[in-house]
Amino acid sequence: METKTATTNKNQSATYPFELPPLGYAFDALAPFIDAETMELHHDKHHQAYVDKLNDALKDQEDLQNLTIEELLAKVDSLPDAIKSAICNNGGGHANHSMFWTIMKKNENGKPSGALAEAIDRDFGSFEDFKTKFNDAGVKQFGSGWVFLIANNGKLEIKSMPNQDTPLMQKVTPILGNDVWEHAYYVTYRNRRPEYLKAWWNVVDWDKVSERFEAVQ
Ligand code: MN3
Repeated sequence: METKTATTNKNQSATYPFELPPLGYAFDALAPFIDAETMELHHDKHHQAYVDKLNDALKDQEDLQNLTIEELLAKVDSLPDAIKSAICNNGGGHANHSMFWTIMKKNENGKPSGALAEAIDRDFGSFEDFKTKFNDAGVKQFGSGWVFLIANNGKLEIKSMPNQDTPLMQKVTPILGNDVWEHAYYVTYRNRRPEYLKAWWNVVDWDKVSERFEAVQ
């Protein structure tokens, strides 16, 4: 199976391991909570840029090109200095956004159910308390970053991280995460991040989040 070697011009070294995943729904599917302009820019421009820069950082790294994004991020500490920050920022950006699109859907006052709901009640007191603590972590994240829900030895925890850092860098798969970069909310909410954080609960796809929760049990 040497087709690739035979047809690849080494000087161009044109291997692009990562691709922008399709959004999977219309840009206006989450409106009015997240507006269509934000979704189009966020997916087609911001996420695409992370993918392009990630591929660019990997273009001369043949030993890294066959890794999944999870495998790549899990070894970020041992990567060469020349590409480490590019992989952190853009690999993290690719992983975070790839998750983000799939855990959103207008939920009409939906809430978690089943084992996930029980775990949230057990570890945060109630769903309302969980949302309050999560929103608070989002407000307090200085500058750009994300807030995640993770399981740590079976216990649910809220973890905020700067820039495009992700729990995947510690080999932990996030159960859900919200993007608190200004590009995620500025068109509708301007500088009012707390308002965006509160509104975002209207677009969490709890069935998808439950699937992610079950997968890390
Ligand atoms: Mn973003």
